[in-house]
Amino acid sequence: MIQWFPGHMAKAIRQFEENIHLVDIVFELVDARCPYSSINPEVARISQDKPRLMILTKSDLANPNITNQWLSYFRAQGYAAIAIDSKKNTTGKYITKVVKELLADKIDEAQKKGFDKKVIRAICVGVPNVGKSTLLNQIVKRRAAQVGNRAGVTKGQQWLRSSDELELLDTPGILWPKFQNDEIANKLALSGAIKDSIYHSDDVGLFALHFFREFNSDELMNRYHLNEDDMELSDVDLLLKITEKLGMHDDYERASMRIILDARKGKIGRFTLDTVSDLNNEEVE
Ligand SMILES: Nc1nc2c(ncn2[C@@H]2O[C@H](COP(=O)(O)OP(=O)(O)OP(=O)(O)O)[C@@H](O)[C@H]2O)c(=O)[nH]1
Ligand SMILES: [Mg+2]
Repeated sequence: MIQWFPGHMAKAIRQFEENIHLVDIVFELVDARCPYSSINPEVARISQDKPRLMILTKSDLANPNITNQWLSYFRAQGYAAIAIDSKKNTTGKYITKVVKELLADKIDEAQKKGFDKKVIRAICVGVPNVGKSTLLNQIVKRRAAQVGNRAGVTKGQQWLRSSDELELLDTPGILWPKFQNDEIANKLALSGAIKDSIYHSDDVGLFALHFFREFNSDELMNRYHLNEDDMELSDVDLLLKITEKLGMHDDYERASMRIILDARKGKIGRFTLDTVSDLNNEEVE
């Protein structure tokens, strides 16, 4: 079981609780590659009855059909839900439009009361590395918040202002204190939500291989020059084979890290680790 709950995360949860009354809407970011595993149950509790917008990030890296299934699932649960690719320059405008639609009544009300412009305040929350700061930079159209391709870049809260009457609060990523199970932890680690130094790369690498050989076998074979016979090997032997092919001798931990990084960059194809049908099966049990 992976455990990682640095002090700044406990503080982030406290600050979220303190600031919730200041905002009009909560942006709840989840990773489109594992939307279920990256939902933090604390967000619903703390948000209470504030409007929430569920944003599936990194949809460019996820399986598009499964992303659509997740959007339908969340909408059926009563969420406003959208999928985004923050690498696209149009994403900021899109979010602004969606938010104004969602809060149209509130904006009208403010105008009736004589305020000519209603400033909309939003707080952006989600697991580490899900793309909070990148999205906010897209909305404000400048690099106001620090971003980085590793978990735990944003350490404190920061208000950002867009020209479009939006005030946005960037927050550090939060994970709940103990991940429910190893599968969720593996999915979060593979997608990059957990700092790389605190999990065993071979556990996550084997988890990734097990997934890719079933769902992205052509991409896996191409990436590591594997043949059909290799694909008959056990997960462990397949990892050893890839280690050898990469010229890493018997350093299977290093090879595992390579597989993890390749997966995150989309080099083993687009993928989604959580499916709506897994969830439905779980509920039936
Ligand atoms: N492909 C892709 N990459 C993205 C997207 N959004 C963010 N990223 C990348 O994901 C990494 C993390 O982005 P950040 O915005 O720093 O994530 P964060 O949620 O603020 O992370 P913390 O501050 O560590 O909690 C960066 O390398 C971004 O370029 C997206 O929609 N698609
Ligand atoms: Mg950040």
